Amino acid sequence: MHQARTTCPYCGVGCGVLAHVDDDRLTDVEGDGDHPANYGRLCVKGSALAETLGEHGRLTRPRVDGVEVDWDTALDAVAERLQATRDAAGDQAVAAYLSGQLLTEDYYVANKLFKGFIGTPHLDTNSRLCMASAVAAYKRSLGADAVPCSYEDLEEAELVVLVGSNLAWNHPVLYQRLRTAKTRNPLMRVVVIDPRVTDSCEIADLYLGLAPGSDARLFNGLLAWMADKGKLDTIYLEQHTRGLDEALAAAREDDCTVEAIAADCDVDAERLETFFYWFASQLHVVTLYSQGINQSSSGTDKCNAIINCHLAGGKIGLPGAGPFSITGQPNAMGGREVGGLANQLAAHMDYDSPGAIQRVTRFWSKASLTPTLPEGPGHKAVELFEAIERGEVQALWVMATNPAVSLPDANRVRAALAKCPLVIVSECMADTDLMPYADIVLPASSWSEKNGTVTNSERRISRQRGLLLPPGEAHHDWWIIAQVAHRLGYGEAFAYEHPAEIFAEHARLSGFENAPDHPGHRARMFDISALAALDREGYDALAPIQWPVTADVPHGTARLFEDGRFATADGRARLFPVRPRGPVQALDATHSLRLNTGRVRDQWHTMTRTGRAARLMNHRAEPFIEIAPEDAQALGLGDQQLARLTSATGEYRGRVRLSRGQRRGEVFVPIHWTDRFSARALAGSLLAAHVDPLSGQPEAKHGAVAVTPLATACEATLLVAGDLEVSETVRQSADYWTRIPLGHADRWQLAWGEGEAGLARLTESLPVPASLWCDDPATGRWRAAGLEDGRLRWWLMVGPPAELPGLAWLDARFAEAAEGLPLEDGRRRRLLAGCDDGGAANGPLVCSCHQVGQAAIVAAIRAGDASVEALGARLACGTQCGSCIPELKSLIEESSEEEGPHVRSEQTPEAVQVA
Ligand SMILES: Nc1nc2c(c(=O)[nH]1)N[C@H]1C(S)=C(S)[C@@H](COP(=O)(O)OP(=O)(O)OC[C@H]3O[C@@H](n4cnc5c(=O)[nH]c(N)nc54)[C@H](O)[C@@H]3O)O[C@H]1N2
Ligand SMILES: Nc1nc2c(c(=O)[nH]1)N[C@H]1C(S)=C(S)[C@@H](COP(=O)(O)OP(=O)(O)OC[C@H]3O[C@@H](n4cnc5c(=O)[nH]c(N)nc54)[C@H](O)[C@@H]3O)O[C@H]1N2
Ligand code: SF4
Ligand SMILES: [Mo]
Repeated sequence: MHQARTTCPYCGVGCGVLAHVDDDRLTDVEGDGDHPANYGRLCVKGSALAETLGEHGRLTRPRVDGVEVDWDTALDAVAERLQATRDAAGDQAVAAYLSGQLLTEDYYVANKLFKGFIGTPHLDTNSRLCMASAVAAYKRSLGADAVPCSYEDLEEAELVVLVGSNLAWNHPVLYQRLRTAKTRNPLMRVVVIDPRVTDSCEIADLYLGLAPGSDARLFNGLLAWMADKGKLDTIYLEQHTRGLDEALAAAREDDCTVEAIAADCDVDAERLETFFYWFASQLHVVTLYSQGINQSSSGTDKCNAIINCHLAGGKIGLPGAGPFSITGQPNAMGGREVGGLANQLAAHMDYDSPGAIQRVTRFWSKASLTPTLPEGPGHKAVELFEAIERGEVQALWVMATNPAVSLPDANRVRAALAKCPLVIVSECMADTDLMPYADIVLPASSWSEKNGTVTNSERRISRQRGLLLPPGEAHHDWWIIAQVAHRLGYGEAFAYEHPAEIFAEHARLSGFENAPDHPGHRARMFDISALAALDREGYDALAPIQWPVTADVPHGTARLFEDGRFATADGRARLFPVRPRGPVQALDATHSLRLNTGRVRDQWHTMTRTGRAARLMNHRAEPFIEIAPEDAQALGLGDQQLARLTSATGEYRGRVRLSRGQRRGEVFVPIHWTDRFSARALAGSLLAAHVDPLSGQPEAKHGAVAVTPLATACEATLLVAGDLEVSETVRQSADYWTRIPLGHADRWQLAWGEGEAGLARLTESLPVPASLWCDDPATGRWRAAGLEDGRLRWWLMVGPPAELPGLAWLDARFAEAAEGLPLEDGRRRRLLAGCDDGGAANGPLVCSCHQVGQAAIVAAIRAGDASVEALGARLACGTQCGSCIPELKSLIEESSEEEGPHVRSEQTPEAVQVA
C-alpha cells in the first residue's frame, strides 16, 4: 500500500487528493493537507472518488463501425478516414470538439495536430459553453485572459459578491473556505445575486433575487451610483484605465435612480442601495461570478459590467479584491492556455496577435516538416454543429465531452451528428448518449490512470498523476492523438514518449519570443517558461504553482496587476460601455415560464462518473422541476407529482419540487440526466441555441417553457439485481422512467398515464415469478418480490414513491443475493415492508458523506437537537464536507415553523435579510 498525491478531476477548485493505492486498486482518498487549493478538505464528490472507479462500464477496446478491433486497425481507420475527408472536401471539413476535462498535455497535442498540421481552425471545446464570455471580457478589459485573483483573496476580502454562482454546491471546498473566513472575520460581508435562493445564501448577509438576465442593468446602475456618490477612485482611473466616460454614458442611457434600477431588476430598492453602498465603500471587494453571468446571449457584456465597477473603484490588483471568474471544469484554464478555443491559436496567442501565426509556425516546424496554420479563427461550438448540419464539416473528433447532451437544442445537435459522415469519439465509458452516433470509438484512460497537469481557477497548475493502469486496452488521450499524427505523416512533430515532454514543449512555447517589453511585463502574460527545463523527475515532483512562472518569478504569481499595469498595448485597462440586453429566448403566451438550468450538489455533468456512486445518487435521485408553490398551485401541480416541460425545441419530464426559493414565473431544472438515466430529461433539448455575439457562449440560463402535469394512473418502483435491466419495450410503454443506481441493485421509477397494460408488460418481463405478494385492492397498491433459489432478484412496489421505505435495507438484501446468499428466513416476512422490525424509513438523503437521511434528522430535531452542531454530534451529519449544512439549517427552520412536509424547500428569500 502506498499514498500518492494527485488532483481531483471534478470542479475548477482543483483540490489536492491523497490517494491510497493498494496493489492495483485505489482504495480510498483524502484531502491533501499540503495543497494550497484545499488544505486537506474535500467535498462529497471528491471524497467519493474511490467509489466511482473500477472496470465496470468502462470502454476497454476500440471499435470501428460497431466492431471491436485492435488499436492498429482503429488508428489506421481514423487516419485514413480523416485523410479521405481532407482529400475530398478540404482540410476545413475536419473538426475537433474538446473538453476542459482533458489534461493540458492532451489538449496541447490535439491543438497542435488540428490547427498546426491538419490545418483546420475548427477546433473548439466545451469551455465555449462555460467560460467563453468570461475569457472575452477579460481580454477586452484587461488585455489578456488572466484571472487576477487567488483563493486567498476571497478570504481576505471585506465584501464577497457571488453573482450567478451557487458556490456552496458547485465549488464546495472554496465555499467552505469562504465560510470559515467569514466566521473568523465578523466584519466580512457576503452578498448573493441570483434569481434562485440557493444553499450559498446560507452565509449571505444580503440576497438580491433579481429578475433573470438583469445583471448588466444592476452593475451599470452600480457604476452610475458610484459616480453620483463620489465613490470613484479617480486617481486609479486616471493612471491605469481608459473608457470611464463612455462606460458611464452607456450606463446613464437608462434611468439610473435606485428605484428605476430596482424596478428593472425586480428587487427591493432599499436592499439594492445597501448593496451599492457596501460595494462602493469597501476597497477589498471580490466579485465572484459564474454561469448565471456567462451563460447568456450578452454574457461578455455582463462580465464587463462587473469588471467596470472594479476598475472604477480601484478594487483590483490588491489583496482581497478583484473581479473573479470562477472556472467550472478541472482544466478549463489549461485549455485556454494551450489555445483550445476556436478563436485562439496557441499559448495565449490569437490569430490577430501580430506575428502570431508566423511565430507558432516557426516553433512547430521541424527539419523536414512545416506546419500549415489556418489564417483565421474557426467555428465556435454552436456554429460548428451548424456547419456539420450544412454538410460543410464532414469529420468530427469528440474528446471528453458529450455534445449530444450539453449543447443547447440537443435534439438538433443529435440530428447533425447522425448526418455527419465521420464521427470519432474518445471516451472512458462504454455507454453514453453520444455513442450511437460514433463511427469510431476510442477507449481513453481516465482519472487515476492519466498523467499530466491541470490548471485550476486561480491559475494554479497541479499534477494529476497516473496511479493505476488503464483497464483493457484503454490509452491516454495524448498518445492516441500522437499515434494518429504519425499515421498522417507528422510523426516528426509528435515524437513524444511521456507527458513531461509535451509539458516542456508547451512551457517553451509560452516563453517563445516573449521577452519583457516593459519591466516585469511580457507581451503574453501566460508564460511558464521557467518550467520548460523540467525533466521527468522534476515534472513528476512538480508542486502546485500559479502562473506566470518565469525567470523573474520562478515561484509563481499569486495576484496579477498589482502595479496597475495591464496587458493592453498601452498598459491601461478598459472600462467597456455596456448596454443591457434581455434574453433572446422570448416568453410568449404558450411558453410563459422562464427556464433556468444548472447543477446539483452531488452530480457531475452527465453523471458518467458520479452516477456510479450510490451515495451520490441519493441527494436528488430523479430529474426534477423546481417551481414556486404559488405557480404550482395555479397550474394544478403538487409536490412530487410528475410534470412535463415543453419548449419550441423539446420536452423534459421530471418530478415537481415545490421551492419557496424559486421566483414566480420561473422553473429550474438540473442538467445532469441523460437517456442513460431517464426518458426525456435532457435540459439542453429545451433551449434554443442563441449565443453571445462576441464569445459564442450559449444562453443556457434563459429558456422559455410551458409546464403541464403528466397524467399518471399508476406509479411503480422496481428494484432489480445489478445484472438485470428493464427492457426497452417496457421503458417505451412508460410515460416516465428513471434509473437510480443503488449500491447493489438498480432502482427503476416508472409511471404510466393510463390503464394497466404498461404495468402488466413490466410484470411479464420480470425474470422470475413473484414469490411474495401483498395488495390492497381498495387503493390499488401492491408489493411483490421475486426470489430465485431463495435469493432476492426483484422487489416491486406499485403506489406513490412517497411510501417507499428507506432502500438501504433492501439494497443489503440484494448485496447478499449477489454473493449467492439466500434470504434469511426471519427476514422473509419483512421483505415486502423493506425493513426489519422497528427500522425507520430514511427519507431523502441529506448528508451524503455520512449517509444521513431527512427522517433521522427531523426526528433528532424534534428530540431537541435543533442546531447544526447538535445534529452533527448526534448523527455526524454535516461534519465532513459541510455541503449539507444549509439543508440542515432549513430543516431546523422548517421544524421550528411547525410546517407540514408539503413544502420541502430551500430557504425562503425572506430568510436572508439585510444584516
Ligand atoms: N456539483 C457540481 N459541481 C460542479 C459541476 C457539476 O456538474 N456539479 N460543474 C462544474 C462546472 S463545469 C461549472 S461551469 C460550474 C458552474 O457553477 P455555477 O455557475 O455555480 O453553476 P450553475 O448551477 O450552472 O449556475 C449558477 C447559478 O446561476 C443562477 N442564475 C441563472 N440565471 C441567472 C441570472 O440571470 N443572473 C444571475 N445572477 N444568476 C443566474 C442559477 O440560479 C444558479 O444558481 O460548476 C462546476 N462544479
Ligand atoms: N442547459 C445547460 N447546458 C449546459 C450547462 C448548463 O448550465 N445548462 N453547462 C455547460 C457547461 S458549463 C459545461 S462545462 C458542459 C459540460 O458538459 P459535458 O462536457 O458534455 O459533460 P461531461 O459529462 O463532463 O462530459 C465529459 C465526457 O468525457 C468523458 N471523460 C471523462 N474523462 C475523460 C478523459 O480523460 N478522456 C476522455 N476521452 N473522456 C473522458 C466522460 O465519461 C463524459 O462522457 O455542459 C454545458 N451545458
Ligand atoms: S471542491 Fe471540486 S475539486 Fe474539490 S473535491 Fe470537490 S469537486 Fe473536487
Ligand atoms: Mo462548465
